[in-house]
Amino acid sequence: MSTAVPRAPGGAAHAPDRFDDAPFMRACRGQSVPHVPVWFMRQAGRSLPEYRAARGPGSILDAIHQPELVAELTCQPVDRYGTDAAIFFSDIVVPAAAVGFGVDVAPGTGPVVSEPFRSAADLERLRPLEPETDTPYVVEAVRLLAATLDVPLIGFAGGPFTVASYLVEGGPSKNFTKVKSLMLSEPALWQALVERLTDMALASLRSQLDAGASAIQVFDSWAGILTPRHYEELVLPATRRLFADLEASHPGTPTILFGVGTGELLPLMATAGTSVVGIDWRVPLDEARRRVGPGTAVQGNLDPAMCLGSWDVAAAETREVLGLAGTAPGHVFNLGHGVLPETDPGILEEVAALVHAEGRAGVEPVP
Ligand code: 1CP
Repeated sequence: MSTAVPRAPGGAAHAPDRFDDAPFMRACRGQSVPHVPVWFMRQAGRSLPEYRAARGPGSILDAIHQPELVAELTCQPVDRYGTDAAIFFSDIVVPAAAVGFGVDVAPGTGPVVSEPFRSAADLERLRPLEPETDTPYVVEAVRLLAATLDVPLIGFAGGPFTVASYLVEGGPSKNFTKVKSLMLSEPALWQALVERLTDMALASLRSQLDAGASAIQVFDSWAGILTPRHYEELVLPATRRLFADLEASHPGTPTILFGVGTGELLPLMATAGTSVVGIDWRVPLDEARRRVGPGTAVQGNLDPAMCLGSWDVAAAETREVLGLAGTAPGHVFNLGHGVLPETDPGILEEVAALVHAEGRAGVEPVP
């Protein structure tokens, strides 16, 4: 057997990841697993008392400048819930903020932009991200985590539509009218914006992988607001380039593409070049598997609201998801969107244990 380290087309060496055989990594690749892996989007923060105790006041953009704090906040949910992966504590607007676009994250609201993106002149405020100098605190925190975690670390970036939506709308939006109008009425400007955001996401993801992250997730959370045709023409090409360029520099790295309300986009998302497509709670997982097709794993998709009431409800709904996931390999259990702030952490702890005990997707039968 050859022991040569495989080389990517770009010449980068692909060092075997020490978590290559972890259940999360195997499920992402559609391989058999000892148990179905589980993690929860937005598992850090909000609902955890230990988060509120450690976090301190101020914007999350201040908190993430402190690598020890970031490492602690990232580890808290892994320790409490026994999840099979950690998600890096950061935010999707960090690269845009780091190059000086003028983004803040207002506690309780989310990203807010003082001068929203309106014209070609605004492209100048989106210079290329240089992770070692623009976000050295990200690189340092990932290094710290890679040295201490017992489970794979998921690095992440925002998808091109979702980050663009904050920059163009100026903050969280309901109908996304400004960004939709820009996409359709100024296609050349949209193209330039999306390419820049894709380059920034790529630079950020590569720096997280180089510092020791084992997998990545692209949160194109709000892409489901688009028609399939608009998604295919105006967002998917850049998303494909993102995954192709990542595969070239970091071959074999598990990748996840996620958005909310993407039922009609799932067959398109499955062509983006990602190993896993994240599914929200609206599409039953057996149907989602059909839409995504063979060769792509799925992640999801318990409705986060099912964790707000009694354990009986959460347990029954978790079993429902596990049943719909079936026995074929390629299922990473997660919520259909982020943990809701009012969630009792005890329920999530029990959900994780139930998934480990009863999940069957890709689990080898005991002889
Ligand atoms: O465990 C974790 O997942 C924490 C790390 C994390 C991640 C993965 C944070 C911390 N943000 C994100 C991604 C993120 N940020 C997404 C994609 C996930 C999703 O769809 O929920 C999005 C859309 C954002 C943008 C954002 N940042 C929002 C949503 C605003 C809206 O449009 O509704 C919010 C509220 C934030 C702030 C934020 N990000 C993270 C935290 C802990 C917070 C709250 C911080 C605070 O209020 O101080």
